[in-house]
Amino acid sequence: GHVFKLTDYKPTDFVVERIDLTFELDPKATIVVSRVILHRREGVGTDVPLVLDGDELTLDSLLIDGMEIDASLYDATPDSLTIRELPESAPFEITVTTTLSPETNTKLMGLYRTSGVYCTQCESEGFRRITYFYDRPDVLTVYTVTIIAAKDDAKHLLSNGNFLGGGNYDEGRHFAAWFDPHPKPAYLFALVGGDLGLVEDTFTTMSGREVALKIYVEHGKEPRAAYAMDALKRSMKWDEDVYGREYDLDIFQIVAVSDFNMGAMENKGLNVFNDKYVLADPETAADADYANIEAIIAHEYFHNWTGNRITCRDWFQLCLKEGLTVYRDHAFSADQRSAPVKRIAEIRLLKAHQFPEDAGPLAHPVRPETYREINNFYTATVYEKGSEVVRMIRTILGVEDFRKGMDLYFERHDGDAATIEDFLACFAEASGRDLKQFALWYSQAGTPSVSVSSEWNETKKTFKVTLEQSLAPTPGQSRKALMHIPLAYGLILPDGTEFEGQPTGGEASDGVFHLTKRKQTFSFSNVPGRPVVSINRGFSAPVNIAMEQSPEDLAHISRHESDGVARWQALNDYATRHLVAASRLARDGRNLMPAGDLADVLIATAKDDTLEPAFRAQALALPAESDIAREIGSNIDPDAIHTAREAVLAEVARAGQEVFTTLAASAPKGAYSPDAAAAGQRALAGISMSYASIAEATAERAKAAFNAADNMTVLAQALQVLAHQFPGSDETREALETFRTRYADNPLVLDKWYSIQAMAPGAETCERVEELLASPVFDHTNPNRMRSLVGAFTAGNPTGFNRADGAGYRLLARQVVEIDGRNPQLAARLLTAMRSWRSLEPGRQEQARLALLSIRDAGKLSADVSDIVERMLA
Ligand code: HT7
Ligand code: ZN
Repeated sequence: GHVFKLTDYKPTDFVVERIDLTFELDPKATIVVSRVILHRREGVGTDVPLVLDGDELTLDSLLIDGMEIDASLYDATPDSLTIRELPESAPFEITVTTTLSPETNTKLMGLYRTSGVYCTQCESEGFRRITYFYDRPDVLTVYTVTIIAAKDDAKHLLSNGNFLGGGNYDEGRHFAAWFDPHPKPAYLFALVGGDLGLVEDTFTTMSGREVALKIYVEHGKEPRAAYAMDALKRSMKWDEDVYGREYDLDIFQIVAVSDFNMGAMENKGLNVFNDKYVLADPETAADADYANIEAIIAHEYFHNWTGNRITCRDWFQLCLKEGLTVYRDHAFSADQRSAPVKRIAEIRLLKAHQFPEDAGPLAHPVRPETYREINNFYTATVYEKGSEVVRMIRTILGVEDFRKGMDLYFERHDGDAATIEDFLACFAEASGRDLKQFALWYSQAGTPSVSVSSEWNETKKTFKVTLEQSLAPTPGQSRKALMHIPLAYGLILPDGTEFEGQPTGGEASDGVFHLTKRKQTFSFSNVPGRPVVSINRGFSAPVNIAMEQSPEDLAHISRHESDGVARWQALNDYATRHLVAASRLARDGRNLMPAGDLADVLIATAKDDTLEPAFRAQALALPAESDIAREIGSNIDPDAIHTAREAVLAEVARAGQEVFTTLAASAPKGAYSPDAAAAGQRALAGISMSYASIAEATAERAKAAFNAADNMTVLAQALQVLAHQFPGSDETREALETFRTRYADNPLVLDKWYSIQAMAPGAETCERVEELLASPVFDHTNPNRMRSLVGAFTAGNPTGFNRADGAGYRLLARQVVEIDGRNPQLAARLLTAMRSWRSLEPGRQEQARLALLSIRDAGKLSADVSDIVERMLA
């Protein structure tokens, strides 16, 4: 396939002035009439034709200025429309008619139907599946949209912008017209038609304008949209308070649909959501679901400024809107909840998803320089590392200059299709700092490593910290330049206080070392006693730290760190180190190491009620098997890791049985509230219940919790302990059956039932997943179902998926090929679960390779899947 290159950017030959779209909705034959006014860009020769994008389109008719033209003057193929001999400079109008079949559009891109609702998904290249157009983000224009439908087929007819008017036609048909005054690229276009339930509210903006807020859901589900509405109002207020950004239309609409390839989509004034991220009530949603809804509602809303008002010049700049908007939604959630607990969750996620991506065959820069299929670049690197890069800009500039830079960006680029260079220039100007070296974070792939060593001189009372950076080669980048790495640090003195003196040897300000050379030594003098370094506090830079730190020093940090995140980091490093050593021993079939010290620290943290419960829950959650595997890095045996981790869990559980038994009963009583404090208490009680059950070695406690649960958080926690710790027990069988029958009519809740089973450790789970896939009630076409079963198994079950005989890999390979025929985007995404296959031990590596080859040789593959499989095998 074609390789797109960042350096090939060129503006279009023609400029679009406006577009008028008319849709006559029909499940099998929707008629789309697109009238576009264009003119030739100055300096473009008259011999240059107009070439528009299409994808699986057929042209019904073409008019120029209302007249038919000779067939020799244009060529229409499924993926392009070329028109020759157009006016030299005067504007002209083209009228393009296409017919679509939303019902049979299984790719969920363009116009499709889900549960009887017409909806569109245009990012990144879905608009070209609707009509021939310049489907690229640097072509901005104003849209007028008229939708016509049978009233009983589509009662609500929605599009972007403000409502112009509507009315009835004969034969039970009606129409609605919308106008969006804000010029936008085609990927932000949206249309929805259907008979939906509606939840309404209003928001008064900072300048006093009243905005109508509407959330559309399936009939009967209206009460489950209340939390999403509340999150929306808080998001609107937050963007005003923190960035001075006001909403800019009379109406803001959200539609929840059940078939959706991603989480949600920020179409101008008409967000479309995966219903999983809208619907919640205590009986059907767990605490984590509420937190996700809050974050995603905020994320899509924040795109109104970072993404929509200022969009991307081309798809290489995707992180310009995504990294920045993730950064903004993180800050929002931190303000709404506990900031340190939120940051800990972010660090966990970054390490679990982005670090492995950066260390494997799919590694790419935050701003990629080439792609074959842009859909494969909606990645943890673009989103999460992209957000970390923005966070580093704030760390380097300080809060005030960062805000000045953002203000300048909004002011200077409103209405633009911008680039990363534009963005960085605003911060450089606002702060007077040179960000040239820093910009490498956008162009160099891979996670930098920083090795840290220190030297204490007792007689001179000096302390030296030496930092050295390195960055391993990644696909297509064999040589790397030195980066600017901002490392927040603290020097913790023997008495637990912090040393405040400034070092020499390099730039260091406000507790941040600026590592800009390969190796730098920062020297402190007049230090009263040997300090312990706490480095990369709060994860100020997304790097791997290599430092020989004794368990005593780590314990010193975890006791005295003033910063909660750094405290957790020390604890987590300590636990990781222990688990890695234990896994290595298990791999060699040797005796397991006693976890005495680690158990003591964890138990002390568990019962320290000066700490917030959510923090204690995070501390008690040992590094996952995948975290241990990543740390080991090569020749991985997932079974040995599992054995070692289970042994440590059991030892901690037995040592702290009393504490865990008490805490297991500490969940808040009374009516459920999704707030962060209550969720934190439930998290601590839940993990304590799990430890207590392990210590008791019976399923009774978890089964009792399951029976008594009056909310989904506790119910799902209990079911997970049963299924993962006591597989095959009568209690587990009973609970699984109860859950299945109770929620048989609620697909989003059943997704939890699938995931919990798919993540049950052990080789047998593979057969269970096959069995569930074969069930006649399992809907293979719904992305949420597939992710909850196949995605949970492949990404969340290291021992089951990496079964030594390769059955897990073969299961995934078969599913990928099957799904690829319907929904390439989903297939490609599921396949990325194999991205770390080369770090496995040789036997599993060979099985994984064979499975990848079976996909490659399966015949007709989509561009999405063949791109991934080829990069993984390269
Ligand atoms: N900007 C949105 C991306 C998205 C998407 C991309 C490809 C295919 C389907 C999609 N649905 C949504 C989501 C976001 O980051 O806000
Ligand atoms: Zn986004």
